[in-house]
Amino acid sequence: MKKPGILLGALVGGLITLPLLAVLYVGQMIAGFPFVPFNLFNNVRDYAPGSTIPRTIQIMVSVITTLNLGRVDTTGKLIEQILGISLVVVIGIIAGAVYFYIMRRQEHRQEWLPGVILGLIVGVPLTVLSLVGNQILNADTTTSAVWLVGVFLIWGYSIHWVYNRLTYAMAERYIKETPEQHAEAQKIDRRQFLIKLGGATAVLTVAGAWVGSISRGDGGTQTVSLGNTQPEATADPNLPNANASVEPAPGTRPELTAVEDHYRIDIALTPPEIDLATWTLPFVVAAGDGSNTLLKEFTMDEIRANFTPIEQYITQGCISNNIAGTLISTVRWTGARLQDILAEVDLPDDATHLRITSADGFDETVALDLINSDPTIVLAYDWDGAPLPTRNGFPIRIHIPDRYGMKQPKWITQIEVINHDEDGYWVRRGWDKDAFVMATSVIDTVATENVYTEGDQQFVPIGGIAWAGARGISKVEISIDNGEWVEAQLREPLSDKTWVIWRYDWAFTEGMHQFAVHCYDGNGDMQVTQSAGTFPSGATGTHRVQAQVEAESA
Ligand SMILES: Nc1nc2c(c(=O)[nH]1)N[C@H]1C(S)=C(S)[C@@H](COP(=O)(O)O)O[C@H]1N2
Ligand SMILES: [Mo]
Repeated sequence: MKKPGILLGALVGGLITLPLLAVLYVGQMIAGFPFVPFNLFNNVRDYAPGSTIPRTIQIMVSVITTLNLGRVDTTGKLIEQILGISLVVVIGIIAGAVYFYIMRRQEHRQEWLPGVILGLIVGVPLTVLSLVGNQILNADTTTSAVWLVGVFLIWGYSIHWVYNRLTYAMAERYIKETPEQHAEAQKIDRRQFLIKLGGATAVLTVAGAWVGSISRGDGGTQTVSLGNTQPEATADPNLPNANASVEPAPGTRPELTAVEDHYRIDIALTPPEIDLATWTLPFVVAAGDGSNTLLKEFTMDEIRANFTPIEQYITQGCISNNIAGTLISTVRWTGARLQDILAEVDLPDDATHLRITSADGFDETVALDLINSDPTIVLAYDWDGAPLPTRNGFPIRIHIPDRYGMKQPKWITQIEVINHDEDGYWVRRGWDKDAFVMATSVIDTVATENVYTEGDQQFVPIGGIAWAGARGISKVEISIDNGEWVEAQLREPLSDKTWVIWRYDWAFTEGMHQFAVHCYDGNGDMQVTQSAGTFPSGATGTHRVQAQVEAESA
C-alpha cells in the first residue's frame, strides 16, 4: 500500500480549510466571534517587520488606481480581506503538506491524537493572534477562545481522518482486486474519494457562507416576547422633554440610560485608575529632537472652573454595535468646549490636528477645522452630574458629535498638536476613517400584554428607538407582515443628539405577525437597509421581529 504524499496533503489541507472558513464566518455573524482571517491580517499588518505591509498596500493602491477598480478605500479593503482569507488557506495547505509528510513516516496507523495535536499547533497561535488587542470584540474573550480552538480541533481531526481514509481504507468494490492491481485500484479509489471530498467541502463552504450572510447585521428575525406592563421611561419632570406628548410604548428601553448601565468598550483589560493628584492635561508639540515642548497644561480644577460647563444629552454608539445591539446608551454629558480650551493654548501656526492619547495606549486624531466648526465638541468630565466613572474615562474624555465611539478617546493623558492628519488606533486596524454614525432604528417592544380597546377596535402598542447621531431623526416607519410602510409617532427627544423614541399603536388582527422598522435622518435620508456587518463602517440593515398578538381577555 502506497502512502499519500505531501502534494495530496497540500490539497487536503486546502480543501478542509474552506469549510473551516465558512464555520468561522457563521460564528462571527451569529455570535460575534472573531473571524480569524481578518484579525490575522490586521495583526500581520501591524506587526510585520519594517515597511513590508505599507509597501504592499501602496502597490495595491496604485494597482487599483491604474486599473480603475473603483474607490481606493473600499476596493483596498476588499483586497485586504481577500489577502486575509488567502493567508489562512495557505496556512491550511502548508499544514496539510507537513502533516502528510510526518504521518507517512509513522510505521503504524494512528488514531485521533495526531489530528488533535495538529489542531492545537495551528489553532492555538491563530486564536491568540485573533484575540490580542485587535478587533473590538462582540463576544467575550474566553468564549471566543473556546470557540476558535474547538473549531480548529475539528479541522485538525478532519485532516487526520482524511489521511487515514486515503492510507488505510479503500472502497469495498476495489478490495477484491489481486495484490498486483492493488496500487492501481488505490489510485482510482483515491481519485473518487477526493472528488467526493471536494464536493462535500464545496457544499459546506457555500452553505456556511449563505447562512452567514443571511444572519448578517439584522440577525434574522427575532421573536419578541416583550410587553411589560409599566412604561420604563416614565416622564421625569426634570428632563428637557418632560412635556413630550408621545408616551413610550410599554417595554421601550429607558430614554435615559442609568450611568452604571452605560455600555463599555475599550482596549483596556482593566480600566486605568487615574489619580487626580498627579494628573494634568498637557498640550504638547514635538520639539524636533524627539522630545516634546509643553505648550500649556491644565489641572482638572482649572478645566472645571475656568471654562463654561456645557451640558448635553448625548447618545453614544459603538461601531461594533449590531443592529438592535446593546452597545448604545444615552446620558447627560458635561464638559468644557474644546474651542474655549484651545483659545488658551498657543498653537503653532502650522497646526492642523490634535493627536489625543490615553492612559490605556489608545489614540485618535481630530482635525482643528472640525473643532473650530463645532462648538459642541467638548472635553467631558461629568456624566449625569457626577465625575465620569473609572470605566467610562475618568477624569476626562472627548465627545465628537455624529461619530462612533472609536473616534473618541477616554482617559485622556496628553494632547499633541501636529501639522498633519494621522490614523487613530482602530483606523490603523482597518476600521472606517471617519466613522460617521449610521442611521439605525430598533423595535424594542410589541407590547402584547398592553393590548387596549378604543371604540370597537383593539390596539397593541409597538415602540423603540431610532438614532442618526447629530443628524437627528425626521421620520420612522414600520411595516407589518411586509405591508405598506406607515409612519410612527415620534416622541420629542432629550436633545438633538439623542435617540428618538417612536411609537405605533396598531389596530391588530390576532395571530403571529412580522414587524419591521426603518428611519429617516434629519436630512431626510433613509437609513441604509441593505444588511452589512459592523466591520469596517458600522452595521446597517432593517430590524425585524415577530410577535404573537392576542385579543384582550375581557
Ligand atoms: N482610551 C480609550 N478610549 C476609547 C476606547 C478605548 O479603547 N480606549 N474605545 C472607544 C470605543 S471603540 C468606544 S465605543 C467608546 C466607548 O465608551 P464607553 O466605554 O464609555 O461606552 O470609547 C472609545 N474611547
Ligand atoms: Mo466602539
